[in-house]
Amino acid sequence: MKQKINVHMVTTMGLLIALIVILSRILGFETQFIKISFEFVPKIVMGMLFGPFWTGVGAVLADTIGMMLFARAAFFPGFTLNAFIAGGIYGYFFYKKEVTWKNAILCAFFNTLIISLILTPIWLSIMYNQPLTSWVIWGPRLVKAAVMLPIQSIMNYFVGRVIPMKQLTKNLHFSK
Ligand code: FOL
Repeated sequence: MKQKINVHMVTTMGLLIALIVILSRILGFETQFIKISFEFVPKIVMGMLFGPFWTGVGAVLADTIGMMLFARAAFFPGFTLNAFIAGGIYGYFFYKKEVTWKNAILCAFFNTLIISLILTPIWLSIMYNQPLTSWVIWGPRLVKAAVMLPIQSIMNYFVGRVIPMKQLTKNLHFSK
């Protein structure tokens, strides 16, 4: 059935975008070369409720709004593309799918691989004019990946499991 946008969806989206902004810009840890935060938690919920495309759009809005409100560096559009792709990954693994360990782990794995280990090193290398092999890019990044991949997988699974999907989709009026 074709989804019709209604006011509940828009307000839910707005709340989740606000949570991403707060988690990534206020409660997140950031240096010039690394960013660690729990902004992926609202992205799980967004992915479950709205699917890949709209989660990508929501994450892009969160990135641009977050940069407008709390810019600590110059705006770089590569990170906006990251947001779209990461949102797409959450939507792909969690939209209308049962939350399983396999999906939770694969989702965390593809996010780490595509965003943190492929795209971000390219953006940082362009932004700070560093060679792509630079240790300042890879050192903290590899440590972060090793620490966050298991944490993210576990949280994907448990957050995915506790979200009362039936209840929420009923209130959002897009149950099939
Ligand atoms: N431009 C935009 N559009 N959004 C931003 O958040 C942004 N942030 C910075 C500069 N321009 C921006 C500040 N610098 C990482 C590290 C420093 C940094 C931006 C990103 C970083 O390492 N990020 C994550 C993955 C990227 C993501 O989640 O979007 C990482 O790999 O740890």
